[in-house]
Parts: sequence; structure tokens; C-alpha cells
Amino acid sequence: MSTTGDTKTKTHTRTRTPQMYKVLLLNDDYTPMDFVVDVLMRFFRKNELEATRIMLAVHQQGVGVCGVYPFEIAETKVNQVLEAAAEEGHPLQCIMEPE
Ligand code: NFA
Repeated sequence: MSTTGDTKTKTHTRTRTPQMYKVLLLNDDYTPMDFVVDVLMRFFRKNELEATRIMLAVHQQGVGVCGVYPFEIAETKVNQVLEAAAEEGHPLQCIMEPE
């Protein structure tokens, strides 16, 4: 029991905006363009035009951003892409990094 009046109650915890993560697709020589467009539409909710734009940017620049999400959502999307690619036997790589 506190008899000295020294009990401190925390009253001032700052809220912080969560760290966001970029999900990136990496180019390779083997994954079909159509598959990459399909992945971008299915898992990143892009329309066909935007999916095609991102796919071509990855194809030409080597890497491209699919979206920016909180950690657990980014992690889920990376795993969905890797699982879908592995299932079809494509080497497509997908990574996340802090924004
Ligand atoms: N470079 C692949 C091809 O020419 C297409 C691709 C695009 C792969 C984007 C991975 C990511 N078939």
C-alpha cells in the first residue's frame, strides 16, 4: 500500500501514426506479364489500366510500388503474392520495406 502519495498514474501517452510499409514487386525474366497484372488486380485492388502501368514500370525499372499499408496488411499481401506465384511455378518476388 502506498502511504507516501508517490503513486504515479500515466496520463500522457502520445498517440503515433503507425509506420507504413511499401509493398514492392521485383522484375524477373520469366513471370508472364499477364500474371503480374492479375496479381495487382486481385491482391492490390488495381483496375486493369493501373495494374498494367505498375507491371510495365516493374518490367522497365526493375522494381515498383504496389501499395503502402500498415505492417500486418503489407505482410499478408506479400504472402498472398508469393503463394500465388509459387503455386503457378513463377519466380515473381514481392517484398516490403518501411516507407
Ligand atoms: N519481365 C517479365 C517478362 O518479360 C514481366 C514481369 C513484370 C515480371 C513485372 C515480373 C514483374 N515476362
